[in-house]
Amino acid sequence: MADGKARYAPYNSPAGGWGAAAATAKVLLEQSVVTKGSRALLAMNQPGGFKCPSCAFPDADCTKKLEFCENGAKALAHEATKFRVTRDFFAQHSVTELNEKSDYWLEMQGRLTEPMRYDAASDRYVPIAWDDAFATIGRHLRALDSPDHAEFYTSGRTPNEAAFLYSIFVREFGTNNFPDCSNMCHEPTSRGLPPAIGVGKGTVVLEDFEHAEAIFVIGQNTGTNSPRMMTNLVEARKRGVPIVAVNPMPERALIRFTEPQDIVQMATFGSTPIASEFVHIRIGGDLALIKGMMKVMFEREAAGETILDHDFLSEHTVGMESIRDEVVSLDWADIVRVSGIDEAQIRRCAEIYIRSKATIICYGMGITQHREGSRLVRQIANLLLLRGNFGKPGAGISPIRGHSNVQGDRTVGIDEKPSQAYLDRVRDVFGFEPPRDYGHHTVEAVEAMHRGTAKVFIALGGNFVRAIPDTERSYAAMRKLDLTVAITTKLNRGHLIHGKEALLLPVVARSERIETEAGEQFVTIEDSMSNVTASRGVLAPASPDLLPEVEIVCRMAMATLPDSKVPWASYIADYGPIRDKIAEVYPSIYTDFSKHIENPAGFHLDIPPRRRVWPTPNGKANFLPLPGLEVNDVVDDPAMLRLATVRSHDQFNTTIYSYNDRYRGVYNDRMVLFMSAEDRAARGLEAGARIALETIARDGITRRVEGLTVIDYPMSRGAVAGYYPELNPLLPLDYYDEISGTPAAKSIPVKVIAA
Ligand SMILES: Nc1nc2c(c(=O)[nH]1)N[C@H]1C(S)=C(S)[C@@H](COP(=O)(O)OP(=O)(O)OC[C@H]3O[C@@H](n4cnc5c(=O)[nH]c(N)nc54)[C@H](O)[C@@H]3O)O[C@H]1N2
Ligand SMILES: Nc1nc2c(c(=O)[nH]1)N[C@H]1C(S)=C(S)[C@@H](COP(=O)(O)OP(=O)(O)OC[C@H]3O[C@@H](n4cnc5c(=O)[nH]c(N)nc54)[C@H](O)[C@@H]3O)O[C@H]1N2
Ligand SMILES: [Mo]
Repeated sequence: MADGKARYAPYNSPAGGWGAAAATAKVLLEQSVVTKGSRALLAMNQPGGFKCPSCAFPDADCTKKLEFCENGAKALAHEATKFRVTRDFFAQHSVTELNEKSDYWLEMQGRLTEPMRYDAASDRYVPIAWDDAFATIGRHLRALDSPDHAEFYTSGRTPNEAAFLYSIFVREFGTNNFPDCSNMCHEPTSRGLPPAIGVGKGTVVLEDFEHAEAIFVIGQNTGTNSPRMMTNLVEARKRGVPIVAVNPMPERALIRFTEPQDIVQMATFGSTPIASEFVHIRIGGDLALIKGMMKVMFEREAAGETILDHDFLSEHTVGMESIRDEVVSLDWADIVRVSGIDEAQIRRCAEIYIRSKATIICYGMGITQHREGSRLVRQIANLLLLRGNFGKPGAGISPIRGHSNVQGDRTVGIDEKPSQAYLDRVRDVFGFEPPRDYGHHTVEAVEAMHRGTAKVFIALGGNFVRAIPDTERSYAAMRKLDLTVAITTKLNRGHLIHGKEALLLPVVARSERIETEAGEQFVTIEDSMSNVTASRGVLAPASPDLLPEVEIVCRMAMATLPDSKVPWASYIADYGPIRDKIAEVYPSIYTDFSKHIENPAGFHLDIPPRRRVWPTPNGKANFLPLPGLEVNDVVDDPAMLRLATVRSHDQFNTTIYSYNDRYRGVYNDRMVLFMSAEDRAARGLEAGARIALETIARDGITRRVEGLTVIDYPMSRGAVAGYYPELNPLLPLDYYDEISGTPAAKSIPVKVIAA
């Protein structure tokens, strides 16, 4: 629980500004790293320095600008923290005791310092030598009846070099079981877009924001989760570019923002209005909005105006007609009901889109985490295709990714559904035959644990048990495993909900120097806009007993695969040859990797749709359908509310920095439920009422979270929101998008149970 008294007070100031500056100072102080942290901040996203460990938004021309980002500073301060978790700490606290502590408390204990193994007799973690830890992993993996009985998780902070070697190790071992954080995140982008435009990535680069004539930000809380993007939005607004924000929550930074970079604004307490059009959408109403906009376009086209880009459509696309026929047949009354947006505002949105000769559509978890996440992403592509908004300056689709290298990890092989062509390259480059069947994504991995077929779970980063749905049942699933391995920086719940045997393997973090026998090494990451850059830590490692992630992967492989075809030992000291192998496996995008990475600004991986080249089977951009207006199952229960599980301003995924959520006016509490006063009153509840929430599920299992305080908040009707991961117990494991496997964490059907 939080120390202070819970307090709720609407926040009416602009986001950013002095509040952000103060929050940065506060977190450096809390972690006792004012001098060290401030110095490290100067090297973050600078040539010769390291990449911010927080989000995946690219940094602007890093040679010119010292960017300020409150949440980047928090991520760094928590990584650079003065606090340490030592063997004495574990001697003092049993795992049962630690499990009584909050996620916040666990995080605040600091950095792990040496490898540990779980000792069942004393219910404690005790020290283990690195060699013995690797031998334990090798012994378990070699003893499995099938390589498919192990699950190899990756979280997106892992750099390219470690992720690439991990993907090779696991494939040589013999499985494609690669559950990863992307499976819960932008997988609908990675799986939804390739059949449409040929790539599962965004087509926009940072410079496009300077040429855009309209920007849509759909289902993404920019000021909190990709604060550096606020600079681009502010600049666009100052040029008079309309910005349309679509969200069931009027997120503060999307309404008004003060640039901490802007000295005049800071000094005068000035700010910039961001959204020229705020679209207060119902949860899951985005499909109806998009179709409403298309309907306006098709109707005006039919009335004789030229709205569509006909040359582009005929030269580059297939399938527009069937989309048009469906859209024009839709009723405005249904569109308005499902979106919650009146026809006049949908027409204004369409008008903004039609007037703009170059439009960018950005989107986040508010789009992907629905039952039809993948096909919804395709509708965004459809909307863009209609006006040729691909392959020209200032236009394109821009998924805003989460973890700093989540996109890169996929590019270099963390993929449970690898293509046959890629597997052929792996075979040719490394000389072993990789497995050809698809492996498990995150949900399938948990299902395998439930069945008892999964025996070993290895996590390269992350906090799997807190990130996945159905907390209670997922904990039970994890506890059935024979061995769990966490390759990690800081203590988290995933270390305490473990298998019969368990290992904690602490690593050198992003901001820290990697020194090997061959000297100082750097790693590389790929941001949300496909720029690959080098990252060189500047701080001394938190402890002398940490190992770099690359070495851990190599030594797991050596302990598991004595007859390996891969020269694992040779990759431990020098990371250059790893990049040469990446270049061999991905010759079309990573040509001359080692040479290009010397450029301080990095380099851009080719995205063919930027050249109007479509790597789809038919060589065209395809309009792909999602009939109707619903992106989630319709629940026939008048008590039903749609719950979005979201991030506060003071957390990074499962890492809780504090119990405050400044921009939403919540202090010292995370057990809150944001609800409109109308929906509250309709349920006969007082503001501030204590309630429980229960999932309306199909499987007869009761999923309930107690002790939530209802806060009056300008939510769209029928929509409620609360925090991830506290509300994950409400998300059924089988409630996901079929195409991507992504849990529908933004649209859980729930009802209020008065306390
Ligand atoms: N500081 C910080 N930065 C982060 C993270 C973090 O936790 N903290 N996490 C990182 C990761 S891994 C990711 S994936 C990203 C996540 O960044 P975001 O994509 O911003 O994720 P969320 O906070 O989960 O919620 C997104 C928004 O979707 C809105 N929303 C909910 N339902 C709907 C809907 O049906 N339609 C629409 N249009 N909107 C909806 C919510 O109100 C919220 O504003 O951020 C990354 N960056
Ligand atoms: N209900 C609900 N569930 C969700 C979401 C949601 O919006 N709602 N969002 C989903 C999304 S978008 C995502 S991406 C996932 C996130 O799932 P994960 O990526 O698994 O979770 P994180 O909280 O980012 O992981 C934090 C842990 O990573 C470790 N770590 C940090 N830095 C490093 C490093 O440099 N190296 C290594 N090896 N380890 C490190 C630390 O131990 C830290 O505790 O959660 C998903 N779950
Ligand atoms: Mo994410």
